Amino acid sequence: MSQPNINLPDLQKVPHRRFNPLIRQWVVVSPQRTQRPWRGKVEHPPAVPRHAYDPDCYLCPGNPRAGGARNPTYSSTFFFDNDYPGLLPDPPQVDVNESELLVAGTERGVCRVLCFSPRHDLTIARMSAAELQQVVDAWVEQSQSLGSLDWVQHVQIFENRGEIMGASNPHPHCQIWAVSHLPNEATREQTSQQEYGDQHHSCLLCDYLKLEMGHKERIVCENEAFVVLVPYWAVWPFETLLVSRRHFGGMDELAPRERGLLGDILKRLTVRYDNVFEVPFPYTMGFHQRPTDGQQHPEWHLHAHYYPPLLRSATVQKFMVGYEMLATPQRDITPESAAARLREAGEVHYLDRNSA
Ligand code: H2U
Ligand code: ZN
Repeated sequence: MSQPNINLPDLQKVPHRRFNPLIRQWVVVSPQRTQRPWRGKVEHPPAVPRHAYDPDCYLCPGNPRAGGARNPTYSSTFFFDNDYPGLLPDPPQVDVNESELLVAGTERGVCRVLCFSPRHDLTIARMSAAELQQVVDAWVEQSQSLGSLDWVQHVQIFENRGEIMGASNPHPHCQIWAVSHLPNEATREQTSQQEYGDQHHSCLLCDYLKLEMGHKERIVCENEAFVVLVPYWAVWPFETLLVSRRHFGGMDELAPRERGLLGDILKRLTVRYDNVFEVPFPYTMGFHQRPTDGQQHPEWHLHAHYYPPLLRSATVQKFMVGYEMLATPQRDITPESAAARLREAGEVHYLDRNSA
């Protein structure tokens, strides 16, 4: 058995690199850089929508969408096929291979938009347990129905939140893409989980979670079914990983009680995010679940990644440029100090503090 060789006090001061075993890449950690002066781009904090209904919003109930369709007057969750889909279910066949250098092929896909709530002014952080359960139920249903199409290999659920992540609208919503080939990130995670399982006869994320529960310093919050932590190898300053305690691979395997607990942990985490800078915290998040290619995939462990782009205040955005684009991603504040900030942020939303 290998000896633990981490030296935490040093890792908080000394530049070093850390390994991400899920996608097999390194990240450079430079804690000594947090003192440097900042003269970069300053973002304006996003405004919080004040009205439950916005007549100009293309996701609000009863409103016309840009593509010409009109939304029903829905009262819980509501999904529709994206009016401007990135992929089509039945595109013309493509098959290009010139010297294995010019290679192109067909990609089929169904792209959907799922509204979390009829309320324009809500976010996951401010939804009730019952409302969140409806969102989780919709994710399960979408994963099942799209995943069961014979040509669909993978269902990706993701949420872009905030203008700086390119989200087109503050109305709470996510996107769901079901595609005919395993996407890049899922392929990388697939290979790592498979090979780790073959070598260790256990699950990569089960083993990782066990280690983190022992160390504690990167844990952000937890409930009976899920744990959120800043991964040892986090690239984005406040990146987190949400992992199920139980080993299972997909949304469709969530036990009824775990559906409620998934809503609960999402809320706890997003409240903490909003509280860090007292702004609606922007992020891209998404679930990684097993492929839907008809195989069992016992190596897969359901998890979600949160990638928020903010650096050290609500108005300073982190860009992946320079060395990070050309060489290796790099971070300044350590994962341990980011986890401490998120723990300190608390679970009463800053907008609810006066009424609490
Ligand atoms: P974001 O998750 O990045 O905000 O994107 C929302 C999606 O909504 C986007 O893919 C779609 C856009 O194509 N959309 C519609 O399908 N209909 C509309 O009327 C406007 C936006
Ligand atoms: Zn709206």
